[in-house]
Amino acid sequence: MYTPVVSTRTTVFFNELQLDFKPRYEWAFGEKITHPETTARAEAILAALEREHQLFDIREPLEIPYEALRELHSYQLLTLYSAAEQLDPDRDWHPTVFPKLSRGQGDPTNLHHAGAWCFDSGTPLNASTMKAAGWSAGCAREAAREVAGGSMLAYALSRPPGHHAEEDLFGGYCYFNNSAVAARELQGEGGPRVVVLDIDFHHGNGTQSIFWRDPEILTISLHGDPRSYFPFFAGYPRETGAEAGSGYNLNLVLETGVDGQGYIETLERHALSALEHFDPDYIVLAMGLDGYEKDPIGNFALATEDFFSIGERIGALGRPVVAIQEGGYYTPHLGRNAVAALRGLRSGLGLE
Ligand code: OKP
Ligand code: ZN
Repeated sequence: MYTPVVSTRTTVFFNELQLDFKPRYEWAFGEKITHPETTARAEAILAALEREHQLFDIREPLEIPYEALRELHSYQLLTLYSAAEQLDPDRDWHPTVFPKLSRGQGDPTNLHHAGAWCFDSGTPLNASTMKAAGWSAGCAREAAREVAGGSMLAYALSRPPGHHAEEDLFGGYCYFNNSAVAARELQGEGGPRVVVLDIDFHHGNGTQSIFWRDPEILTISLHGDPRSYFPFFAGYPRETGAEAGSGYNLNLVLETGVDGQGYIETLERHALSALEHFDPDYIVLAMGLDGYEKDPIGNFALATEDFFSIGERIGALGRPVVAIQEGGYYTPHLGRNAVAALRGLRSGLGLE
């Protein structure tokens, strides 16, 4: 006899103000290119989720309190973003001098010093950065609260992304580390143990650095080889954490062009086995979709169905999942890829 399954809708967090931030261009390997991290990305995902409204319930997050951002990020970094709010609305500010030796010792109210808190040439500041990145982090915080409250799955349509942002550094299109915000929120006063599993094509250097010494948050990132791909200076397997957090950071490098089968093999054999051994109370999934075969920045060969399978295997671990949107730059298929990953998670978790 056929038993109909009562479908639980998945809560999605998004705020329209995230669309006010429109970086115009970046310097990519010496070339000025139109910025890949567009508002169209979020709009494409939103449209695809709206088409599946029987499965997804889209809500606005509460505004993230300043203190929640300060738990992870430095006062100077926040001050710098506030300074950028005074820019002319049609102006993007690109840091031009990166003073390694005086890092953190510049004046964060002087935008000419912005390079002291920035590590690449692709991440401009403008008058909307603070608000949009703040709402993006707010989505992550709300999704975490939803899951801490008993839901098995929630999704933050975070944009701009977050996993490259460190405590006092922005870069890689990232300003606040949304996935770290979610992990910290779940962790609360200590107790719950969290795995941040990062499936974005790029290494999650920001998340790695934030939890570098933390044994209660295991960070796992699967990514393209950092010798050839951003962020170049981090993501190597020898980076395993320090002090009490030693052994609680896992970097898995995949070969260029890896397909779904190869990806899932590494995911299961190395990432998910380490995850299960750690036995977390929650999973934060840094859900980058730039491993897609048509992605203009990533170089894996994942198909839409692979995102379903990846989600399904993660969901099948039976732990509550906070999914945070990270990268994914092939806008025409971004919506369907996000839906595939989320439906995979739902299926694995037995929600549909
Ligand atoms: C952000 B996320 C290619 C140059 C590389 C930085 C890539 C940042 C990716 N245009 N620029 O998706 O991990
Ligand atoms: Zn990426």
